[in-house]
Amino acid sequence: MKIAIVCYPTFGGSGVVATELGIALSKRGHEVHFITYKQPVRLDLLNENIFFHEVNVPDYPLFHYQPYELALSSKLVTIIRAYKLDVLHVHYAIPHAYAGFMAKKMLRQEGITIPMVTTLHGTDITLVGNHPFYKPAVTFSINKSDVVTSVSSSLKEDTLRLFDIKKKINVIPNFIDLSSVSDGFTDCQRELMATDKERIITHISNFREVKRIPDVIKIFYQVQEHLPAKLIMVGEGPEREPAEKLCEELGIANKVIFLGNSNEVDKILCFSDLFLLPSKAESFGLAALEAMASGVPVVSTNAGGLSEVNINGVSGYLNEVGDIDGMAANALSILKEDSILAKFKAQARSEAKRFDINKIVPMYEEVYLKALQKDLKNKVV
Ligand code: GMT
Repeated sequence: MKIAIVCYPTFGGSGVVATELGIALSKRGHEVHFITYKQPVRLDLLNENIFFHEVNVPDYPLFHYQPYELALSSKLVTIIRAYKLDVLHVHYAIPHAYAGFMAKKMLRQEGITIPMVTTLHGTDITLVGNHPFYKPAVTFSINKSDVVTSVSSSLKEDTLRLFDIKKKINVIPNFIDLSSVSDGFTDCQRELMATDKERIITHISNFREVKRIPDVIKIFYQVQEHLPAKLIMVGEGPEREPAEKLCEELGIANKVIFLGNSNEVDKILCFSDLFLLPSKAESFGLAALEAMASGVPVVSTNAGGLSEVNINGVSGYLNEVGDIDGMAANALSILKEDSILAKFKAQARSEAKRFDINKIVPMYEEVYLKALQKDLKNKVV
């Protein structure tokens, strides 16, 4: 198939999933066209089946806000027409599903039809999309999609509860390429980060409020009172600066390393002993899955879809949002003994296998076929 993928090109989970999906599809022989405003961070263009088309929005002084949806829908029309693409797959409803619908409409005028698959990722539903400013447009564009998918059952339920959705929602979880992730027990230059006696705790996110970054620091504060430990904070976002300040106030700045955004997440996870994800909302928790795949147990909240990924007492533990003491106690129970830690590491890795890329990507292929069949029916009608 010839597939157009629209996504955010940044370090955010939806962009990562879209990029990894496109790469996997290209390896399975499909022609994949990424259409977005910048080359996606995890995308290597040196692949014969991968194309990248940049959406440019020229600055015009009359516009207070530059009209990205307009530029995106125009670009979609041009690319779908020129490359005769079969399926349009938009990741993150806002504004991609809206722009996709407009592109479909414009193409239809020329006699070209293309089905649109919309994948809901999380904040497009639970946080941003639910705002009254956007809600009518988001509801409309989800209902106008040919096929809708969501990354967890929890997100599907949230979508049906918060919006008036007439479409069936197919759950296709986030996935991981286990073959490209180390087992967590190999030589990965651990000594650069900590001494042999120290445990390494890691957090990776976009440092937004929803991630409850102060909770990460406070959990770590309690842990390091009981055993030698380092905290590695990976990512960038508005909560980073206040987090650095909090570490200074608590007197633990020398034990916390802020690394910024990284393309080497697997290397960092390789030497990690525990992953913290105390989010207020998390539709799936791709970062938790990436940790588990590297054999890193996860202590997280039970928000959203996290309980579908992190299995309480097996791959780690789940606590209520804001339960800092509970998460610290659970972290300590995993970290206190080598044998317990080794058991959780193995179990985390094993649970990650449920989301093996080889099981999940064919689910998207099936959805594309379903969308194409629907499109064919429309043509006949
Ligand atoms: O975590 C974020 O805020 C980024 C966001 C995104 O859309 O880029 O991530 C969402 O999509 C990921 C991929 O499907 C999910 O694994 C994350 O759980 C989800 N984030 C939230 O729901 C907060």
